[in-house]
Amino acid sequence: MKQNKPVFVTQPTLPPLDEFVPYLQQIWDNKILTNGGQFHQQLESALCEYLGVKYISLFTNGTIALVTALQALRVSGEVITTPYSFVATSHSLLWNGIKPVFVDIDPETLNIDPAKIEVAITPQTTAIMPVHCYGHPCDVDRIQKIADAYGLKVIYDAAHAFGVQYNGGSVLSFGDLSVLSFHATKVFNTFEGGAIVCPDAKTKLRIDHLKNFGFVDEVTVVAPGINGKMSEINAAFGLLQLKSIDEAIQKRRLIDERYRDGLANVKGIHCIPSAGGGSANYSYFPVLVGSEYPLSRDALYQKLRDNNIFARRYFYPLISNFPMYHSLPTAALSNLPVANKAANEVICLPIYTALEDDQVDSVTELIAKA
Ligand code: T4K
Repeated sequence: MKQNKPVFVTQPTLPPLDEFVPYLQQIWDNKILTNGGQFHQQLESALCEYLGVKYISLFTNGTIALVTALQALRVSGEVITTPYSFVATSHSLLWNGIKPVFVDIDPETLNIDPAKIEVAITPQTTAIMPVHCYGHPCDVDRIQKIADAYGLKVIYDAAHAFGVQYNGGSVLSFGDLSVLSFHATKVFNTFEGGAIVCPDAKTKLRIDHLKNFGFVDEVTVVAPGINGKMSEINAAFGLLQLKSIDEAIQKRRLIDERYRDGLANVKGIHCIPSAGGGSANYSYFPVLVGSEYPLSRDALYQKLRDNNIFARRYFYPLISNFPMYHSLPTAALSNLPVANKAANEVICLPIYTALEDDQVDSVTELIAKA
């Protein structure tokens, strides 16, 4: 059945407009538009409480937050990371003059494979930057053991991992820092936005200085910081969003379940298992299109598009295959067979709160009838 309305891979959850008006009124009354105003402070506190983390520093977007996280810990030299992510992960290294060292991923979780990290460590390695891809937690315990053994920092790109739990606590509490994205396409969004989660007040202070040009007070600049501050409009929208976040995640869980039921018997379609135990956020619904499926991944992608269903191939092309990374020794296909295979097989199906059951069914029917 061809969809009348286009169905995108995601769509932001928008609260009723009239509920946002009082926030705007306050901004207009106060005339404080940015630079750590009242909504900025309220959102930081509200997020610490909701996420169950100690300290958070809001940012204008996740990419600037990643760049700043590396600076906050004075990371340099080489950083071990995954090629299977959005380009911002590796770009944040290049922006800091750091050499990315790509390590292959686990075929089941599509997260960095901890078994392959140690051989990639050199005297220049200072940190590991894994990604909780699609919001599925990395093997944080194993990664920490390696980091401790070699004296490395761990910065998680947790852009997809808003609200995700691991062993009863926030997954964002692992490693030295975790970086979130609040982009419009994310589970929790502030139009554009991001944050760094950190474990102590001293680190938060350094991060807060770095996101404000390095200013400590009116006349003191301690580092070549950037402008990474979140505005009051974005922070206010975040506060409003937070009120309905549990319902939003619950709605996504039902869509996730419906896809899994609908696709369970389709030969050649493999649904990536999500973190169990009610701890996932269902931010994406990735499937791998294997050789037993009658169509290639790209033919299925096109078939969906022809039917007004705009699924996306996150994460294809692989970061290591982009021109600015391609010549790195660790970008070689022989070093990254699992990641290359996943990038060539993956499709993320639409998942968002306004998606209706019959739209989910028409996606699964189209896939099943190929
Ligand atoms: N690390 C990871 C692992 C990430 O995935 C990301 C971002 C980052 C770091 C960096 O965080 P930020 O600096 O972005 O905060 C999108 C997003 O722009 C990007 O935030 C996200 N990851 C990435 C996975 O996806 P595009 O270029 O694919 O987005 P776009 O504009 O094609 O949007 C996808 C679909 O979403 C559209 O077809 C329609 C829908 N959409 C999009 C927007 C922007 C809407 O319905 N409304 C909207 O406002 O990158």
